[in-house]
Amino acid sequence: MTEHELRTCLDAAEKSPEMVASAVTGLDEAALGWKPAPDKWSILEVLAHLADVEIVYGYRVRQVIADKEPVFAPIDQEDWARHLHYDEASAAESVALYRANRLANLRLLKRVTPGQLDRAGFHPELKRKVTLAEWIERMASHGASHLAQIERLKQGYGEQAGGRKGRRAESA
Ligand code: NI
Repeated sequence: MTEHELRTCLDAAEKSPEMVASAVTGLDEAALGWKPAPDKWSILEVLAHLADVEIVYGYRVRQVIADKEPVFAPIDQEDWARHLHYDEASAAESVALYRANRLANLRLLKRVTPGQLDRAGFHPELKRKVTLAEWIERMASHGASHLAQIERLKQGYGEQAGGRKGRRAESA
């Protein structure tokens, strides 16, 4: 990872919380809680996931920067969503936590030197080492991929709400 790539990743990571916040501004409970299928996440669950994964990233980058031979604890994101009650989370709180933890993590990452980017920890699920540079790349893209998911969910909710209204009009 070059200095320029590092800067680009950190910039993308910094913009994400505001983009997510503005994507969900004004959505009511029905829109936030709508799921395209029982086994798919709602926007509310995506927001809680973003908030929680930022805690995970925060711990993992701290391990890589500071620990001698770090090993990352695996997580199952579906188990976290279910057992940690993502469907009952507060959207506003999730967005605020995502923003606060992301900015705190970036404060640390902005002080990273090029020599630290190759520091790594063992990832038991991937069965290989993952470097600090890779975690920074993941942080840069994670929010964007879930933002696209949020936009798809908004569109899906809008289409089914419109379809319902259409059907009511027909039967009237
Ligand atoms: Ni994710």
